[in-house]
Amino acid sequence: MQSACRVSVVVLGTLAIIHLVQAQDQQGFTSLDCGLPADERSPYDEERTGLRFSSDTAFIQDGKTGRIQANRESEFLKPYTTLRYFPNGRRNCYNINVEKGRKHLIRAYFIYANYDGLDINPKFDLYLGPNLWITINLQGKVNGTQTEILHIPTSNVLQICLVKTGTTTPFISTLEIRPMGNNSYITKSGSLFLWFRRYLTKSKTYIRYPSDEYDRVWSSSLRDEWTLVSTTLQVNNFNNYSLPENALTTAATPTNSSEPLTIQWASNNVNNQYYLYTHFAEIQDVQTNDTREFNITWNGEHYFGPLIPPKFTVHTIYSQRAETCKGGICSFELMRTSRSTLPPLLNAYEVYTVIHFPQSETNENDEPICVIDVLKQNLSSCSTQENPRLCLSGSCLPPKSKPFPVAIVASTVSVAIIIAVLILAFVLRKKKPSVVGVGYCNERDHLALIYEFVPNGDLRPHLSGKAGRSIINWSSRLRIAMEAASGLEYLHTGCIPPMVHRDVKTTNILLDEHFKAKLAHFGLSRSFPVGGESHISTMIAGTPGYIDPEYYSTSRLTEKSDVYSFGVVLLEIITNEPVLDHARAQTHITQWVGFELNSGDINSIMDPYLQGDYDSHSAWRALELAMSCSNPSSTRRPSMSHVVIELKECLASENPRRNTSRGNMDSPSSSEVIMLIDTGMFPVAR
Ligand SMILES: *[C@@H]1O[C@H](CO)[C@@H](O)[C@H](O)[C@H]1NC(C)=O
Ligand SMILES: *[C@@H]1O[C@H](CO)[C@@H](O)[C@H](O)[C@H]1NC(C)=O
Ligand SMILES: *[C@@H]1O[C@H](CO)[C@@H](O)[C@H](O)[C@H]1NC(C)=O
Ligand SMILES: *[C@@H]1O[C@H](CO)[C@@H](O)[C@H](O)[C@H]1NC(C)=O
Ligand SMILES: *[C@@H]1O[C@H](CO)[C@@H](O)[C@H](O)[C@H]1NC(C)=O
Ligand SMILES: *[C@@H]1O[C@H](CO)[C@@H](O)[C@H](O)[C@H]1NC(C)=O
Ligand SMILES: CC(=O)N[C@H]1CO[C@H](CO)[C@@H](O)[C@@H]1O
Repeated sequence: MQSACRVSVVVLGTLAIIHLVQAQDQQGFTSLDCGLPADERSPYDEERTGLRFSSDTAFIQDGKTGRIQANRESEFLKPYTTLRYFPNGRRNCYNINVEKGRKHLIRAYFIYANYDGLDINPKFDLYLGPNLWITINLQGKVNGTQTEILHIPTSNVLQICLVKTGTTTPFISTLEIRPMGNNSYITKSGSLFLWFRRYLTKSKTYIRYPSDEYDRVWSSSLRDEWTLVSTTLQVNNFNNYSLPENALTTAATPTNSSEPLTIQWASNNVNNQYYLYTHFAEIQDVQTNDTREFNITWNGEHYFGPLIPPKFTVHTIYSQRAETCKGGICSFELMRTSRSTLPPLLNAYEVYTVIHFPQSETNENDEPICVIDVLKQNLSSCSTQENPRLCLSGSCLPPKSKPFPVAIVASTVSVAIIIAVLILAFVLRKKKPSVVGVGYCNERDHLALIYEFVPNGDLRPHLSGKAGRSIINWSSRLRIAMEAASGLEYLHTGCIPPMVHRDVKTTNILLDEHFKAKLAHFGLSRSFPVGGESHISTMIAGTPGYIDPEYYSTSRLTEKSDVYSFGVVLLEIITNEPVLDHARAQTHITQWVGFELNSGDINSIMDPYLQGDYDSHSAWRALELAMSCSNPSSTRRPSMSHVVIELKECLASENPRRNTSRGNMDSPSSSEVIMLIDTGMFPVAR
């Protein structure tokens, strides 16, 4: 009797020690109990999970602390009962240190529970640095909501911002950041936005830390048409996903063993790109005369298989690339093969969508890229002399309509060759002016074209009025944009092989004596093989702020990268705002415009120098065009041909107005505003 007692005491003691060790092994975890009152102890170990939560006061200056309605406190773990809310300022940010380059799970909880007694569900935006993460909408979320991403920060400081977008007050309950291993959840580009993470079991309990060393939260799920299988034996969870063992000791099989095991959900956006992670372990004692083998299909197409789940050992099947769903329904099916005697089985699964955070998270002291382009500099120094207009090389076709002045140097040319070309250009200009009659070029690899003298310099000072330059009016701006767009269209469609400019920016748009626009500086341009590939992989080059984020993250260059840069230029032409401004809450111009658009007031977006002298229809249309050009997803950007057509139509609608008197300015309708704003994606509960 005596000894039995001693044994159980020892066992309890051991358990307690294990728990303590785990509670301390939260290396790199940040667990913020937002709004924890100063008079309460911080940090503290949350009782159920052992997670060490601390107050958020060291990470944010502003905001007030609140506590959910008292009668609901018992429904939530302690960290979720207090919150911080932000009645003042549009944008309030947490700054949290992380390990740059390492994958992190980043999660935030929002439990409203009528903390303010107003009983109005708030709606606001959550940003990761300059990038929109998600719109948080508490409507219908009586138990609160949460959002989670797997993301590799590009800076050692992660900025998480709450942005007021309407009349309600942003708030946050907890912020949870966990460093992860590098060899799991790998995407071709972008970060992962969690849709659901489930383990298949009957019980209603969720799994998280300490069972899950990364503190992923696994909710339970079992459909009526499934049968639960479970084991009391240990399941080997040794792979790069470090799954919690207790999420693997249960699994589902279809009750009717001839039926497939199907997981379906509605996709609210046809462009959603999914990554799936499915986790299998054979946990039944399969007899030697039995076989469990199945194929996996994704939207009816073969995805993987045949698969025989390894015995009591986890096997993870993951997407190597993003998958899309047809017709708004995503369907994932496990179907037994003909030789299988047992139905398919699934232990746990995770579904994510790709989320892009295109704007750099880094601050001034930590500039990401700076491309110093000697070739370009040397070419541009030419433009101060009398410039010969000359075509030497390449294999451009004669332009369809008006010749477009082009200066091209392929990126592989050495500086010496360029100098030689320049000299040759001057010689040829003197001797044989007919050669410089523009338009087409023919040569194997790479040489140069040089453009004419442009007395009005580049576009930038004409927007800012700096350096004594005149400020150009709205219709001239539209015309300049249209002419520059035509130049790009010509590069993309008129040249064989097609060219990508790669450095489209306002300072590369030059204005001649009649303010006619010329696209210049082809120092970074690349040609494409005719036919064949849709993209080329290249080193990233361009100018910060104008670089296509998709090209930046994938190194895959297409002509749509120019469309992105052109969109940024068009935004500059419209707003006269700097492309990157670290003093501005929304560092990048696309973010700033996106943010201002929420107010629906075009006057706050348009360049004040224009003094309201523009037709709001053409202004909205140009703005809409600029935003679609600078869409983070290249497939959603228009072609330059489309851009040219749109700008011509803008110009056509603006010109008649200029001949009549001013004053019939209409205010934008709210439907126009809504069209411009990408509503993003919300996790849907099933
Ligand atoms: C993950 O990869 C990044 C970049 O390769 C590296 O800097 C970092 O140290 C890695 N982290 C871990 C935990 O392996
Ligand atoms: C909120 O939580 C309670 C208790 O867990 C549950 O019964 C209820 O269905 C939940 N409501 C919603 C809308 O999820
Ligand atoms: C984890 O991933 C790396 C890289 O893909 C691979 O070399 C390694 O074998 C994996 N480890 C396990 C345990 O699967
Ligand atoms: C099981 O599924 C098969 C194929 O769908 C069907 O023919 C059969 O009637 C089902 N059996 C039961 C008992 O529902
Ligand atoms: C395999 O053998 C077991 C018992 O020996 C039997 O119950 C089961 O039906 C057999 N399965 C098949 C597919 O023959
Ligand atoms: C399973 O997949 C394999 C490989 O693609 C294929 O040969 C086989 O026909 C499939 N079996 C079933 C039942 O779909
Ligand atoms: C080779 C050469 O002449 N390079 C010149 C290119 O232009 C830069 C700046 O104008 C000069 O510093 C280089 O010497």
